[in-house]
Amino acid sequence: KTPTSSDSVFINQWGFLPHQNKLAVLSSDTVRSFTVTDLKTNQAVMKSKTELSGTWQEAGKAVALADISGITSPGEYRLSVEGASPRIFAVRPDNYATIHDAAIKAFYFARAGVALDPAFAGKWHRPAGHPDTAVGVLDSPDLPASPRQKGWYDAGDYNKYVVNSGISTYTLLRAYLDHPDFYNTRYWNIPESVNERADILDEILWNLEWLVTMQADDGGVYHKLTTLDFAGPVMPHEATQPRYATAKSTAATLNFAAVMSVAARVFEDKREMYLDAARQALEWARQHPQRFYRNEQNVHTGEYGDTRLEDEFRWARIEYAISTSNSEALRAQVQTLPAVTTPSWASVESLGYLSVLNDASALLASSSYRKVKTALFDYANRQVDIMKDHALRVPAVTSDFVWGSNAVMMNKAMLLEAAYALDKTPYYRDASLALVDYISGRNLTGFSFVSGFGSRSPRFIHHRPSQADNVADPVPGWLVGGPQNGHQDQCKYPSDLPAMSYLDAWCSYSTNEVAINWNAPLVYVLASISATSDP
Ligand code: G3I
Ligand code: 9MR
Repeated sequence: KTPTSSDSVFINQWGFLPHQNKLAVLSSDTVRSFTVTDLKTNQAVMKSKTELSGTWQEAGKAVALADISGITSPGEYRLSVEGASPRIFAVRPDNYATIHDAAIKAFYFARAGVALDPAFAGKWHRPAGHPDTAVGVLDSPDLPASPRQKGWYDAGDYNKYVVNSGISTYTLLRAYLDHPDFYNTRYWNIPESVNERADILDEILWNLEWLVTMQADDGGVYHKLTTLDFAGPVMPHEATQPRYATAKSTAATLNFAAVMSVAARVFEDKREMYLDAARQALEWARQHPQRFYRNEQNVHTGEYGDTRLEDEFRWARIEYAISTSNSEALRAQVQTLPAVTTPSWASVESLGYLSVLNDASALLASSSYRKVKTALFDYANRQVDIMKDHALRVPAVTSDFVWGSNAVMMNKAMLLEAAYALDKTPYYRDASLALVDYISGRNLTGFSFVSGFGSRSPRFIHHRPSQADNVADPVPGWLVGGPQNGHQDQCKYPSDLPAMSYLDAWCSYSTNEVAINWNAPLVYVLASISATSDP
């Protein structure tokens, strides 16, 4: 077959670390020759041939790989594959830290109840919206409306959902707990950057201050703070429908208990308050183990409904036991241990395992500790095996392509980073970097999936401020949901295949929205890589 010049080369668009594996992919079933040219000297520094690696079923395409791992000197290069347009790529030590800062800064852009000043938000400055100074309880009109201020907007919408907020907050707390040195010397220009605390802790506090307001007097936690219907694509201060706290739910209450327990370990001065909140939440959940949340009849916003709560119970109990140094209770939780699964808003027990491994080695007998460690290694080894067999050498499987698939990839990478931290098996880091490569361009859509980063990144994200602000560029640093073929919105997709069904359009909330629980593992992974990779 003659190669056609329209063939594309897909490659990490953010740049590589000097000593990471470097692969470019081509959707092609013929072997091609390729050349890498150093742009500074204009000399060819590598000449080789692509290797056929089979068909990527989820994308329906035959794939060839150009292995350019041999390029290790920092610089800019041109990759010219026979029959395809050339691509520029960079090699940089400390490559991911800038993107990390943008990914965490996205949480500042998501702050509810405050104006974003041009000094911090640049051209994305905006007036304050959603003060939430007096929010009543939907189903209990007799209860007084209370302040439920601050917090992060969940996503492209303006509501605040406890369940999703829980996993996001935990993941950021985890990032800090695992990499305090990195965070104690890093600033990304938020209003609190001038104070003594690490910026990430100030960002987390913004949300915790809201979260504590969602607990009712009886210890239960309202599932969400929401309007009855989603707002249109308007700026926060223009989205003025009334907001309510909805019914309490067991899932929200347990997520809350877990996060408050972890926060008690991090914020010494608030320890007693957070532990108290967690204890009351756990007690409420014990008494109401099956208050599954369903949208009230007149509520049409995100449901975050979950009816399997063993994982939430386990996670909350693990975190509370760690924070109260209760070895006995902790041992009970790890006695019977389900396999490690990729974390998501609906599946959280692996978060508890991360806490056990990183925060509780002193509380457990070594045999119990080892059991948790083995569970994580089993998971990590499985990902490595998947990677080795994959046409793109990425640990991705069909079932990863759900709403928020890019976050599935980042949550996998987070667990791989955690495994790597415990046992420096290079494959774990390779697999996590392969996933970073995937979201930054080593996929077959042509996109880097983080707004503002890469030669081609999403422009029309399902994010109300980006859609409404009259600024051409979207708010930067957001990871979009990513390819999946559920087609839950009304857009016309370029493909029905899971890994190709992605659309950079406002209408595509099922592939092009952004969300705090998707950015959080991106933050974790980029922090972990930046904090621990050799220059
Ligand atoms: O539970 C089923 C499972 O049994 C089945 O095997 C699987 C097959 O696809 O689907 C599972 O349900 C999925 C559910 O998430 C749980 O993962 C649904 O298909 C899927 O449509 C649903 O997507 C959620 C979406 O809201 C719609 O409810 C996303 O996970 C969730 O991230 C997203 O969150 C929204 C909020 O509601 C509102 N704010 C924005 C945010 C991001 O888009
Ligand atoms: O904009 C909403 C987005 O944030 C949600 O994730 C999504 C699914 O719950 O729903 C979006 O809102 C859409 C609504 O569900 C149906 N009408 C069109 C709305 C988007 O413009």
